[in-house]
Amino acid sequence: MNLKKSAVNKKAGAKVKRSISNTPSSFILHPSSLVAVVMGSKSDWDTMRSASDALEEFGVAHESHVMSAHRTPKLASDFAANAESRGIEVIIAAAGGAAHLAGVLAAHTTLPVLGVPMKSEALNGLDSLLSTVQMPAGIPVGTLAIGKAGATNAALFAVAILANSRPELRKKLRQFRRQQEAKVRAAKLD
Ligand code: RP5
Repeated sequence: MNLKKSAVNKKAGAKVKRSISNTPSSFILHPSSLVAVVMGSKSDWDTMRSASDALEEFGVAHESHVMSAHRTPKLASDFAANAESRGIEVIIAAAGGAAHLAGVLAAHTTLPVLGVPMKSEALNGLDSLLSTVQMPAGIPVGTLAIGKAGATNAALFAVAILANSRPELRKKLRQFRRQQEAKVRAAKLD
């Protein structure tokens, strides 16, 4: 991605924030984030960095946190319950194995929650995929592909949601699609 950068934030012209933290108090420090990237473990960051990078490319203010549905259940539920009042519009949640982070966050908010299944050691991410995608009716989690492709697409999906009410973001999304197409059309095989 190689987009012309300009901040997409609640306050026009405000500096785009990219915040990375795993401390419980961190989320009160970033009042302008539109997207929260949440992951169950620091070990997920290598994958989820792709989501943060893509949001950065689009100039979307966001924050990244480690919190777990089973290791820090109160932190996770409090975070989700407070996200909307903090101005967050989309939550991206990544977890591996049978961890249910995305579903738990979705249970505590009506904001759109996009789940990214992490590639696990035991089952290559099939466990993560099923535990994220198979939400019973009533509490939806929009589930993306396993691993880095899913992380990037979750960010692009978040951008598409935000673009519904932000014409400048829609313009960038169209520009990105055009660049993608141009690259494929220009591809030359040795
Ligand atoms: C999940 O367990 C995390 O999302 C991670 O993908 C997986 C393994 O976590 P660690 O044991 O590496 O901390 O909760």
